Amino acid sequence: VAPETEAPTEVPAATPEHTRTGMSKASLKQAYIDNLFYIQGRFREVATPHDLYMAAAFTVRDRMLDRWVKSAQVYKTSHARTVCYLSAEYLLGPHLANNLVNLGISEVARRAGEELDLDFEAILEEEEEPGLGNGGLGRLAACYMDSLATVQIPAIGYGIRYEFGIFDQDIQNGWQVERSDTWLRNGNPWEIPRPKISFPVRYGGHTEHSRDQAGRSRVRWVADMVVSGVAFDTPVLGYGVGNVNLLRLWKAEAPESFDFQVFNVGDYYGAVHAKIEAETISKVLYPNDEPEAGKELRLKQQYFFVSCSIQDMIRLHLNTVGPLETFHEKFVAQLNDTHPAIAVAELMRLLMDDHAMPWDAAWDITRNTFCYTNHTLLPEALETWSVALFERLLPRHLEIIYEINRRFLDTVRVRYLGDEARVARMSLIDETGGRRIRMAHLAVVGSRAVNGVAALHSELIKTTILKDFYEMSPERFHNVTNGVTPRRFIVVSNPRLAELITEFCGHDRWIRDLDCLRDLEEHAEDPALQARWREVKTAAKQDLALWLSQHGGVVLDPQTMMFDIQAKRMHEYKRQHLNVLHIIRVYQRLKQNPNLGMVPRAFIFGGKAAPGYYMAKLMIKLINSVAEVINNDPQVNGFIRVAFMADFNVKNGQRLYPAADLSEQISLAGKEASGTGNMKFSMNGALTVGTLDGANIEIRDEVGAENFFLFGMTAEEVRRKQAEGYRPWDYYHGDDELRSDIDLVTSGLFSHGDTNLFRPLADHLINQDPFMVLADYRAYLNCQDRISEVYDRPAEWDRMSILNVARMGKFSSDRSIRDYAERIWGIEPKPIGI
Ligand code: T68
Repeated sequence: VAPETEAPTEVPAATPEHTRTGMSKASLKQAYIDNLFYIQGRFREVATPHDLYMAAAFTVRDRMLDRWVKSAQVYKTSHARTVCYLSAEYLLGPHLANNLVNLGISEVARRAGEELDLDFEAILEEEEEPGLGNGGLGRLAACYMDSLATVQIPAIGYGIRYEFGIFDQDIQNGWQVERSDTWLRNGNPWEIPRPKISFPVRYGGHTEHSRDQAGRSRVRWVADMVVSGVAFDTPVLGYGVGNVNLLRLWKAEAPESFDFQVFNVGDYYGAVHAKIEAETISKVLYPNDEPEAGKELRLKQQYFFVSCSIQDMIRLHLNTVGPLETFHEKFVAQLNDTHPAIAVAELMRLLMDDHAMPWDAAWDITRNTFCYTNHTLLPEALETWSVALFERLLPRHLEIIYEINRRFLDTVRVRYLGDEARVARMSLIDETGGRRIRMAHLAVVGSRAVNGVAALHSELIKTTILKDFYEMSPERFHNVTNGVTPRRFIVVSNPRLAELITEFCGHDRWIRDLDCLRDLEEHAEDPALQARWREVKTAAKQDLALWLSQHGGVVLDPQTMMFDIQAKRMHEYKRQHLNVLHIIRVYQRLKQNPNLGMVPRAFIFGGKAAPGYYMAKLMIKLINSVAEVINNDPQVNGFIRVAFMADFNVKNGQRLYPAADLSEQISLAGKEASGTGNMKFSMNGALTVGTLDGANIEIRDEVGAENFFLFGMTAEEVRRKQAEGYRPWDYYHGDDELRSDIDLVTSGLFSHGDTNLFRPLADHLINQDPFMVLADYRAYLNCQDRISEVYDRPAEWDRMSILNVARMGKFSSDRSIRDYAERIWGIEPKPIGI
């Protein structure tokens, strides 16, 4: 079946369209057949589902490339100021559907697919998602790449091309079982390898200090290991614009000069070992959503991608603008948490050691290049590295950090005469216990601006972890509230809702300007809209129920049941166990009174636990164990069901958000920096049950307190209670229902008689309860009762749901990026026409 035989009838001779770029249905069909033939070497009859997907991916990628090349040309010739987003994680999710939407050809592609007799949904399903991140932080980076392109800001995302991303989660016998993520197994059509864009990255060895002929001090770093970072580029297209930005991920390889004969005479195994060691650096993503102490490979990864990225930026600058004195005018580099904070020392090193710049000039450039985003207040999540490890791996950087610290602490001493306690608190080196480098302090001292990710979080930064720094230079502290991209999280994942919104908010206007959702407000009471709104929600619930029944076997009734969903990483501070206690309370009430009239509910969970986080894994087991009992108890299972969706990732998230009636955002106030799932749910018409934490506060401010189910202590009340000495034991003994719920957990009912299995969880709650589950329990139950009452009044619920969507404009990541561009980066859009 040679494509030539079909072509003449399909592509009218007069069309100027091209099979490589044309957007018409005929061109898409022709291109698809072409790609299947010339890239996959297949004709339809023998093509596998994967071949069919690859042909679709290449067809779409071809249509991005002219825009990409044009963007690169314009950015280059106009010397456009450019944002470099430095992030160890990008949780991208599948590309195909998203790129179709951003190209504006979803519909025509679907019709082309139909005419070719292709199963469009099956092709989309075939894509393996690049899971190069753990959770919120990595997904934020992906949303920001989408928005940077959409608001037309020249940008490069730099990161690591992990061969194995976040593990796949299986549930076996109720427990999480991890499987390695082999996303590259069948090839990745979205990336273009750039073997000639590669940089050496060195580790270990020692430094040699000398003076040059002019008497200036020079330093030579004699390393003992070198690896090569090779660029893999993925185009990131904006929505409805010509701008395509670059996501450049680095893969570690043995250097080209790697030579068995010269370096390893006779030591064949030694030589191969060195190669393996090099490749190990980008092998696997660390699956913890907080740093794991002392992992040398993790520090190697951080330095690896940072060094490649800064070397690349210097190369680009020298190739276009010229003198390095203006580096910070060409580039601004945003540090996504402290993972890339070593960039501060690396830029100093390159400017001084490789480009002979004096300290003061280099520092001025460095300080004006970097900005730092903090994502956590949890003390255990603040990254530090032992000085000993640094000395072994990055001896030159340690010297530079010491010198930055010496100079910085001098300014502290001058400012706060005699306050040595403050000096110790602010030092880049923590001298209490083993000496450790405080990466957050390095990031702050080396940056022009520091920001938190939600209003409350940014305030708490100033009064807790970075208080001393805030007092010294308050003008450098900012807030940029997180956002999420409405392209992926409404248009791609919830097409029915997108279509309905479009009727009221103008064709695709709202997709680029989410504030346009406000046009829905005036129709919130309209019974006709409410009815259609409900249809859309029910259809999404049907899709999810079908999928869950096919994957795991739980049967949920989308018609009668409220879908109550908590989907996020498993963490004690996020309090999935508070949710479980509520389920157990409802279960007990139903057992005591089988005729209890209640709103039927499906409690749905999703989330991965860090493989070494025992409590989090036990929470998964508990959820599945409670599910087993409840789902099999005919006395209650007409009213409540519990489902744990295995392998919560971007793809599966896109199935959950549209189907939620209720979004659980129940972290202890002051612990969740922002949250972004809260935004995704609300944008899809879920109402939120939430604490005054992170961005929940701003969501509530936007949608109106009357359209948000608030419960629990404030961050201030939490602080006070903890200062007074929190005693969970008192709550346990003071509340019969609470005690009975916790006791049921350890009764053996959920563990086939084993009274020990969940004992660690229960004991921890009763005795420590660091996240104050017991203190918020009663308020949570009361709030849940209110929620059930309102759900029983559909018109009221639908009105609230419509208003939630209508008022979510603020939480588009386009707004976040504009905030960064205007208030932090000082950068203007550079529009590229189509
Ligand atoms: C999250 N952080 C915050 N960290 O918890 C969340 N950390 O509140 C916020 O909305 C989100 O960042 C975006 O700002 C994370 O997701 C990590 O994943 C992580 C990974 C490795 C090391 C430390």
